Amino acid sequence: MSSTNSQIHISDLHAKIDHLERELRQTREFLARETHDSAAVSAELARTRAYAFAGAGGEESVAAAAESLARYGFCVIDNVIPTGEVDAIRDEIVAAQEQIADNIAAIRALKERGDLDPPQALAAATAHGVELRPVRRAGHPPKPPNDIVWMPQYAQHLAHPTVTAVARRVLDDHLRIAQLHPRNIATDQDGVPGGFGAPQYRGRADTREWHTDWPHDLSAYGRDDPNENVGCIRQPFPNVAMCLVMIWYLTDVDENSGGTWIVPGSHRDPRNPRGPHDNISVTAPIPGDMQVSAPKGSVYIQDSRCWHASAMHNPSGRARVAVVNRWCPWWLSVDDYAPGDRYSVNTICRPLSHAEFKALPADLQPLMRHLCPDERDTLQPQVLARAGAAGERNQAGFRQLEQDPDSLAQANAHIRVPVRPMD
Ligand SMILES: O=C(O)CCC(=O)C(=O)O
Ligand SMILES: [Fe+2]
Repeated sequence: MSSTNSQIHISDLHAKIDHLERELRQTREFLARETHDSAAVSAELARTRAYAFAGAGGEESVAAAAESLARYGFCVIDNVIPTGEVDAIRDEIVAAQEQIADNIAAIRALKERGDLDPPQALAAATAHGVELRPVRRAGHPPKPPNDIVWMPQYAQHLAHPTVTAVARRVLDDHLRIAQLHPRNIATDQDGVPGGFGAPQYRGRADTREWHTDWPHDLSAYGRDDPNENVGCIRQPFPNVAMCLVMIWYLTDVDENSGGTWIVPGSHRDPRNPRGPHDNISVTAPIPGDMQVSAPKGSVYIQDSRCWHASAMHNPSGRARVAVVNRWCPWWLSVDDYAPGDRYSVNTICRPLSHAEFKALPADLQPLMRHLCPDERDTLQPQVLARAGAAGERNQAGFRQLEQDPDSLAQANAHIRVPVRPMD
């Protein structure tokens, strides 16, 4: 009896602590907002990791992660890849990066010799042992295969149920992975400091490379070149999450080892680091910026509108290994533009042969089916079910018109549509 009592007592105390901690966090955030102290909000967020949720946390993690995405513009799902498998996948990604680079170098060499001019490009590539695939869109040149073909172990985890549930909740039921590639951050080597990007810019903790991501990448990969411009939403961005950027960390990350830089809340700011009229330097720190920390095997998920940057310093003594993917709903125009053939740059919707598509894990196939020209890419059951229900509702109205037209005058009398004040 007394042990049951003390158990109840202890669980009450835990609940009270949870409640007080939440209240403390909310009060600190409120205070920071009232005093416009975004640096305090971010410092608190970085310290508590209130943006992180358990990979095995089921529906609770999904709801909390979606809330974090709406509020801060990002979240982390911890330990999505089981710890015991992460190092083997890290090695796979390091090897994949080399294979991808070698293949692209071979494609470039063939192209320079004129061997990839249409219509013989695919035959010439095959004859030279180079990997090149036809794309779905007629008239667009072939591309290197999707990077996933070099990552079979990683592919087993990409459609993780918590990760896909977060994406479905935020974007829509039918999802497409539109880009996927390694994004590693160098370690110190031969006197060159570690960090992301060109060696001459690396090494300082007080430099950044701020940007937002496609379809909110203002310079649209190709700037004013019609063959390379992938499109960008006009500023100020509408308040809609259109793309989730996922960064799968295969090494531990923090402020000394390649944690992604982020400005919490920036997904709702009308300005942009690359905005021609916004007076922001893309290479300077921004008050309130912070770096994500996460154990290896975790996934950082970010609204593409968030201001963020790869770390240009990495004093940890080891490379950061990661894979980036960009997920979007079925309704986004993911592969209509940039018909150019600069193979090294065009990471958009790299295609899959039918055999490569069929070899993907069953839960990943729906997310990548649009990449395989041999597959008919129909809408997925949840989207069809919605349309089925709407169609039924429509028919019901016309049945009412046929069967009881006099009832229509008052049938919608309970509906009131307010004209809402502007935001
Ligand atoms: O490397 C990182 O942490 C950020 C990657 C990134 O910004 C991107 O791939 O769009
Ligand atoms: Fe980015």
